[in-house]
Amino acid sequence: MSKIIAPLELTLAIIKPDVCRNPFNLELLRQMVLANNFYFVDTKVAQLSRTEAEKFYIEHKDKFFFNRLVTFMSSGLLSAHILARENAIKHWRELMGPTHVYRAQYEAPLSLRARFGLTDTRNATHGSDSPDTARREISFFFPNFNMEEFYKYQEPYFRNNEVMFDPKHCVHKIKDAKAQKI
Ligand code: 3AN
Repeated sequence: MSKIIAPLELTLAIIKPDVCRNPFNLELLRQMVLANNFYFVDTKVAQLSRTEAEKFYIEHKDKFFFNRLVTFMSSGLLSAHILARENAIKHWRELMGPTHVYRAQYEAPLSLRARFGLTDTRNATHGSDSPDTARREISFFFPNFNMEEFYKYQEPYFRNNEVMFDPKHCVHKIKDAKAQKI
């Protein structure tokens, strides 16, 4: 009897400007994402305007660090990714480690934030914290991405690992060329 595998979950991951400033660290971090069995469904390297950063982090608008956060997040290029894996949201947040870098270094020394983070604001990575947030954040960075169509036409190829990684664009592509065009 063949094993039934649950559908893959999607999450939005951001590699923040502190990491993107150093191409070697960006590459190293992306390799760690691959080594942890995530698929890169889509990738976009972009710089947010201040207004866009404020919109993305609107839930934190009353926090003392809001100004610092949006200034930093609009300060340079970032690398945004739709990641897929089973329980992607939970696994990605585990791989990132705690929000506070000092705590990450203490409690999760192998996590991304422990290894790449600089301060509580410049903490290397972002990850959605729930399926609803993932849906909102994915459409923020990838407005043309259609989640329903992904699950209908592409997710089975990802689930069965019928994809290959394209390092130039940092995306996994479906091996079956016909399916790619759907
Ligand atoms: P997480 O990113 O771990 O889900 P949130 O949602 O509480 O954490 O915070 C969003 C972002 O705000 C963090 N990734 C970090 O960049 C920044 N941040 C959070 N707490 C602080 C803090 N105490 N001081 C400075 N920046 C912070």
